[in-house]
Amino acid sequence: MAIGLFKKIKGLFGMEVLDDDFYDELEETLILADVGVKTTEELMDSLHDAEDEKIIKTPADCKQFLIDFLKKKMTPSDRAYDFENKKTVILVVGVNGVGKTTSIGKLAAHYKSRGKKVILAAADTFRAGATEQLQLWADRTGVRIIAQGDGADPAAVVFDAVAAAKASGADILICDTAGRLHNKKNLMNELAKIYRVLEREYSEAHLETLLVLDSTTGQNAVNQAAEFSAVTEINGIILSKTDGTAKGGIAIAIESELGIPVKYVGTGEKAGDIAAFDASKYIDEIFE
Ligand SMILES: Nc1nc2c(ncn2[C@@H]2O[C@H](COP(=O)(O)OP(=O)(O)O)[C@@H](O)[C@H]2O)c(=O)[nH]1
Ligand SMILES: [Mg+2]
Repeated sequence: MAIGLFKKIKGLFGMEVLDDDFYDELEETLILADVGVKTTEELMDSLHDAEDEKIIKTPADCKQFLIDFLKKKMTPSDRAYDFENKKTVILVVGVNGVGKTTSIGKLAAHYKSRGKKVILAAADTFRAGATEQLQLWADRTGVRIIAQGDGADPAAVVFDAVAAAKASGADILICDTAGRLHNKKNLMNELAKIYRVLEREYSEAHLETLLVLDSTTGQNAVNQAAEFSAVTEINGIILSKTDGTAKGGIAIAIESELGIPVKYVGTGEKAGDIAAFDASKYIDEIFE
């Protein structure tokens, strides 16, 4: 991520006095870095309180305060990745173009390299060519794919994929979906139908719904997360395209405004370009 935008923040801590100039510059830097207005305001309020209570006296004191504040906000549950070691169905949702299919390909490689047996379900049957795109990833990563083709019923694809997962003893079944947020009712119906199939046919499997957000879209990504959360429970975020022009603060905005942990970050278009998100390391990198 373009953590560079935060560079200015390091200079601020060298300022002499804790005055309005310092606070104004800090606030502006955080907003420009996509931390989000709400979180930035909360942070500024906490800083003012800490100053009143004489916990911080200089800009230099603010640095550790900020690090602690952000780490507290972003501490993931220590069970955030438990699903990786269970029999799991991962449902990947998100609007068109954010990187769902690509992230699924990368996750397939990621889990496979950890010895997991992975199956893909091409349940984005709405977008022309989506099945072929997932097929390419299946070929590239040497993972089995269940597909019916464009226009098929997504829940029927998931049904077939569950049968295949059960028959072959797969560990992780990853389902692509069509991102039709502009048509909320359709999306809701489609997801509800898929959830019903999973509940009926594969209730022994853990269900993990991951939302893909394009990190380069700034506050739009936060809005998408809010909209998807209104439709279904989101267990985690895949933050894609962090190798692009993304500003580093977007991960903070998502976690603190929505309380949904960022679980993976995409760093490119190749199979190896995905990693679990290390919030603590990410915050250290902003300030180091
Ligand atoms: N640079 C970069 N490009 C990505 C990343 N993830 C996805 N993309 C690209 O974003 C575009 C849309 O991805 P796709 O998986 O088709 O999105 P979907 O419509 O949500 O399934 C493709 O050109 C991908 O190669 C990433 O982490 N980094
Ligand atoms: Mg796709």
